[in-house]
Amino acid sequence: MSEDSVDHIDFNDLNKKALSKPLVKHIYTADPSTHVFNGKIYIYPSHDIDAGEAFDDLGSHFAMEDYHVLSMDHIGGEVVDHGVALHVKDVPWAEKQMWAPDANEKDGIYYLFFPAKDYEGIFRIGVATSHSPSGPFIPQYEAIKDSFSIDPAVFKDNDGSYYMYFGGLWGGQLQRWATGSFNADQPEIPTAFIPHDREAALLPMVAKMRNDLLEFEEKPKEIEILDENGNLLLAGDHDRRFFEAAWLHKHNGNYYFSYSTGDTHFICYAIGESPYGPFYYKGRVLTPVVGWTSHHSICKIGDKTYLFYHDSSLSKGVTHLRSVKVTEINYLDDGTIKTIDPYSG
Ligand code: FUB
Repeated sequence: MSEDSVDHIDFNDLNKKALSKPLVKHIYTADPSTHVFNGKIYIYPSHDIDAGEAFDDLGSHFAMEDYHVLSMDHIGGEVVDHGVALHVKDVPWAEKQMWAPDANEKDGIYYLFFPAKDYEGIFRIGVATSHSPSGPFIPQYEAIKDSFSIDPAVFKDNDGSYYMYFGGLWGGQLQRWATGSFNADQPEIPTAFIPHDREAALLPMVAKMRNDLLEFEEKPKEIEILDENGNLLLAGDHDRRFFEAAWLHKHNGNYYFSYSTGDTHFICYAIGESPYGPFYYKGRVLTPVVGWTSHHSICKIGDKTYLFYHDSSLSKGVTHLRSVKVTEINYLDDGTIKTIDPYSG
């Protein structure tokens, strides 16, 4: 795999067809996790920068250092950048690569959940807290015990329980934890320890959060994603198997687990009846965007549901310089999601 060439793309034409524009242009933003707190829309994105790291399949070029929180009163309204909410230099356990975060609220405290590499080069997931949804956030001294890999998404269920979904392949290191402890062999090979094509695909993880949302209440468990015959998706099923960017939302009482297929660039979803799954594969939410990664969140705002996503159109295709966008999601009567082509406007 190499960085996809964008030489053939006419960006003027693409931008005319794009369903939506970048929400902000003064900084690059990606991996948008969105919530409504106190009637206001808050977006917790990665803050993309060009740190001069060369592109590789471990994602070394994603060398982000801090987080900014964005907010708006309504979709289409003015987007406010609240400035630096947390910087890696203030996180005692973290050395680098502040990748896709999420946030949630409990009893008036706001929690920012974020992955970063520790000083041994291992991705862990940390928590930082604030009295304001826009931060600044104060990090815990240590990462969450038993956390690993990337892309935390914290879902609050109707009964007041919170669950963290997480995991990501290749540079996200999920495959290195297959035996329960970190396998540091062949560090430069992102596909080392990925199952063979005919074996079951690696699965994303879930853990219920402790009451204070600072630790897991239980050891993380795998989440099954099953095909139409009730079989686990295979590792060779690159168009459907989980890669990264977990998100959980509910619709009509069902649990929708959505995620990126990574190297095939789709956002897909699977439906289940419990926050632990199993989830049955149903289809695609979003077809590929410009740029290698695709990462999203799904948020109900008023009586509509929105997809927050990113692409690299503003940077004219630079993989690690992305911009957050938003468009509406529509459900069909059977509860399936109408697939969105981001350039069909
Ligand atoms: O932003 C860095 C990484 O790229 C995220 O953690 C992945 O989901 C992908 O979007």
